[in-house]
Amino acid sequence: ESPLQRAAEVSKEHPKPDITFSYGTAGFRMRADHLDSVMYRMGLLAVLRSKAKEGKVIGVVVTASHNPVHDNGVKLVDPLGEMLQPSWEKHASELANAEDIVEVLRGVVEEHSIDWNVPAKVFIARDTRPSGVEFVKALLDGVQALGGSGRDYGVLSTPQLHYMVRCQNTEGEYGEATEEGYYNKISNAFLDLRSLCGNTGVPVIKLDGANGVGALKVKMLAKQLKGTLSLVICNDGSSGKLNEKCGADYVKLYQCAPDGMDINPGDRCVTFDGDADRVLYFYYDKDHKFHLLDGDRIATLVVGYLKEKLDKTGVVLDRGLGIVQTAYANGNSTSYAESTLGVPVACTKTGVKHVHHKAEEFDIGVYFEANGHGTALFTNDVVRKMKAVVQDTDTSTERSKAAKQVLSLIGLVNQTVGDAMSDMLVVESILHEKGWSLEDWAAVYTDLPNRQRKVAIKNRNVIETTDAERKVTAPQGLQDEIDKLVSGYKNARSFVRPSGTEDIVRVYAEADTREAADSLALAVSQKVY
Ligand code: 16G
Ligand code: ZN
Repeated sequence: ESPLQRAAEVSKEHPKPDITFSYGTAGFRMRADHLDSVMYRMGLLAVLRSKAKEGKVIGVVVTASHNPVHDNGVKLVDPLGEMLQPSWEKHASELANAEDIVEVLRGVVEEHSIDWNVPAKVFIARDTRPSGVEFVKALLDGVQALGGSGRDYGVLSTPQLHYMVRCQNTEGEYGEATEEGYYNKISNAFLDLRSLCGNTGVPVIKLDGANGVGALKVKMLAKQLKGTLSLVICNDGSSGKLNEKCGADYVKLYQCAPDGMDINPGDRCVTFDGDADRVLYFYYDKDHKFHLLDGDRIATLVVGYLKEKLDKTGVVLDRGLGIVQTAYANGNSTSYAESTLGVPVACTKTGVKHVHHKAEEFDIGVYFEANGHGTALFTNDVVRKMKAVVQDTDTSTERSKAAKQVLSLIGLVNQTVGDAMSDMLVVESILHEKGWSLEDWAAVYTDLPNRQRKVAIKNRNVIETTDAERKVTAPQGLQDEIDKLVSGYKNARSFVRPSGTEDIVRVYAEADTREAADSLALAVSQKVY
């Protein structure tokens, strides 16, 4: 029996429902009831991908992130912990929809000249959704049907699984491919930064864990922080439902605090999303006004810090330091980064794969989506130059210290993908060194009021965009209408784009006042149909 015949045989235990699947921005995602066959088939595809990559480990994450608990999803992770290469997304969709999987599998094998003798390895993890348990079994069925070997990590945050894949494929250079290895790596880097900084005090953080995996994992991380942070973990899954009126997506969308938290003015609050790859900060001021510190603000904090340290080391980078944003970035964050920090800002389409690749063009590329997903990428050149400074400079100098701080920060960052736990520790390190409260941080620049709306139309794909989704090219005339509306407001900007994850069109507007942003968003929505 050939592997392909065996795959077809086992496939009968995972019948495909009459549904059209599509590998979207974040993999397959929908009601969990429909996903069993997709899981099995992604197990098959992960094996082929691993073989096509000379036997490197491929990751599979079972999660629907910030979606409700009855949803689930699956995405593949490439060898360095990045998102699956786009040309393989097509294979994923074809395989998920195939009536005859042998035909599709054979096509992939031929197209990539896959050698059946190359051993395949697949790392699997899931979030806390109950449906994930069966899905991991279906995935393993797929992996085994094609003779691959699967390693089930059980429950992990999405970025933890990305980390495992990278560690394994770089032979431990990036860290140890275990959960313990993950906590050791980031807690050691954090403690190094704490001791280099020398400031005292133990900040108290109130954390919204979205009733998800982040709450579980951050408790394990906290044990290794040696009392340098005090974490009060709310929405830890013990009573509330995953992502229900909580989590980073909820907080961003409704611009209010989550349920399940007891918050006093000035409290330092943090929220994760359901699979812990997004993080946001927020607080109430003494007038009980809500303030959100979003991904744009985290990016400017990190970039400002790195720029200051770079200047101290005197290191010059050929491709420099840059920031990557999407159309959703607040206009004032962009002008702050460009004018005040003097750092170049690039803009790409929404979605981690787009921002991530753009960030790779810099020696230090910091990207964050406004929603709190982001990280920083460093080339080997940066590491090499910083190590040289440490080696050649008197340890007692500011120059040496700055280089050590950059190196520790690099150790703290999860460079594979945005990581709520690691990003939180990055923010905490910088705030601690600066001695800033959240109010101090918020005072750096003021966000332009903004509003997002969803519009349901018959076919969202009639809307086509260009210029990193900031301009509409179809339907004809729509962009002119938007321009006309925008010109009626001060400091205003608006764009529309079809969602890559939901069957809707998203409308974004910002302007000088809350009322103006709201009314512009509404007016633009009415032009979309
Ligand atoms: C996905 C993306 C996220 C993006 C969001 C936009 C990844 C891992 N996640 O969640 O980066 O902001 O989609 O969704 O790429 P939308 O297309 O529905 O607006
Ligand atoms: Zn997420």
